[in-house]
Amino acid sequence: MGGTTWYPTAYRSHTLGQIQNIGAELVDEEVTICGFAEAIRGKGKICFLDLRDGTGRCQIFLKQGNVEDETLAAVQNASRESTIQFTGIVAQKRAAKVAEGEAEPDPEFEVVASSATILSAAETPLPLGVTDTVHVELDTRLDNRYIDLRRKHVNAIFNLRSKILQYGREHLISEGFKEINSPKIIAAAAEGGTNLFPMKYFDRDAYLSQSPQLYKQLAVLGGLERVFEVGPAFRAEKHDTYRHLNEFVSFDIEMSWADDEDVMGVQERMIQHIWSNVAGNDMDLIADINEFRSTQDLDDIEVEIPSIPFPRVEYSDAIEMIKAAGQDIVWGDDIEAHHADIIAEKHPGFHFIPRWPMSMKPFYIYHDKTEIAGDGGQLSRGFDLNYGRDEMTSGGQREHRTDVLTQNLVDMDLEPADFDFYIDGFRFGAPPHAGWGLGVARLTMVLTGSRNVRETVLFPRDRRRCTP
Ligand code: AMO
Repeated sequence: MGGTTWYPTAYRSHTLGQIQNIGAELVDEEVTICGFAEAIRGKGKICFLDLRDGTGRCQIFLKQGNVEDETLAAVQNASRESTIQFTGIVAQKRAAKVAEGEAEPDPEFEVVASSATILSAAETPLPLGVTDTVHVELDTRLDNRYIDLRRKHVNAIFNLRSKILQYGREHLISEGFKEINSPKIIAAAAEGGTNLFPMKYFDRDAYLSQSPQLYKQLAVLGGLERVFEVGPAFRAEKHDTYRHLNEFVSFDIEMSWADDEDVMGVQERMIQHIWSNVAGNDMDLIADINEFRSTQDLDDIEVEIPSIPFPRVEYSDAIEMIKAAGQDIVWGDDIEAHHADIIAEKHPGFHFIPRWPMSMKPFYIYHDKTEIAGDGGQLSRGFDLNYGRDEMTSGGQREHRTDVLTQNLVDMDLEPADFDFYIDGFRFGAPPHAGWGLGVARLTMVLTGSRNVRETVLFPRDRRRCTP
């Protein structure tokens, strides 16, 4: 919670996290707190209730005489997950006896209630248990995401996702990047025309944006020097895999006066910054995930700060590695997931795959006509970043020469006139530039040890799912 100021609100004077962390300062003080009733124990004259809010947990103690009889009965009969507001006095919990020679545990605090209000009673039964460790199908969890998110380890995943964005932004700003927002209603495809979601835009056709690509480039052509954007990207792909969605959040940069190697440097420094900050500040969230993993017989996840530079395995070398492992592949083919497994055996962590064939990269990637490889095929300045078998990022130096850019469009069977709004941006002086787009959900998968991208997206959108 370092650095956060929790101002009192209309409903509470303190958070439960504050009572946990600075309870010693609050002993004998009256507080008003709110939360979800996680567990309720005790009949007759007393009741113990485990209350949870988004910052922590606290035990509430109710006793006949301290609270009205009706209130005591109402709380005792409340259903799990009902939201309740309590007013009471903070007290140090009586410590459990420790065996001789054992260290005294840290003191814990509770609230001895003098009044309670049930804010909203939860219906029963709950669609899934909040503290249960029994396996629940992902579809059931996603159908009831608002309950699923109340589970400690799921909540931790989304807190960590927020940290990735926070530390990532923080790092880019420290390198002089400015945050931009590009339009999501667009008229021309940046990433190929086959996977566009069409929409009606008044009396003309438009699409949902697949990537901020063309607009982040126009921003640096406009002299913004270094820009980044965190925003949604839409792809009408018919994939049904653990790592593809039809809407995802892309973390993009674009940088003037730079080549592919320069932006790979930005990428690896940013990832190292994220990992070292999580290791320094957020291991409590990792512990929440590991606590759950241990109930599922899964190994603990660790936060190993990656050293930089990340290994670089040029595309041509990658093809040789895949061939050497007995696979049928030729220069110019895509590196599919089962090929990536072969590279991942040698490079299980982050590694770049630079220098792809131009024929496999989009028109905006720099076309290095002097660099010939394979069967006379021409190289590009495009790269991918993988973690093990999974692609996290793709990027590259961009084509800033208007004539080559126009030729690339023609070579890729695209209509240059559709891209006039973009190509015109290059006609009046264009800085050489480079950039990348990182899939936020995929990076969150790596950090949180998740096996499906849907685990790291609040309300995933795939072919079968458009609700909740
Ligand atoms: P690309 O299409 O490779 O590149 O996308 C960049 C990154 O976004 C993530 N990603 C996805 N995540 C979930 N579901 C999907 N369907 C999906 N598609 C892509 C991946 C991928 O590496 N304009 C370029 C980037 C650039 O050159 O700056 C682009 O969009 O992690």
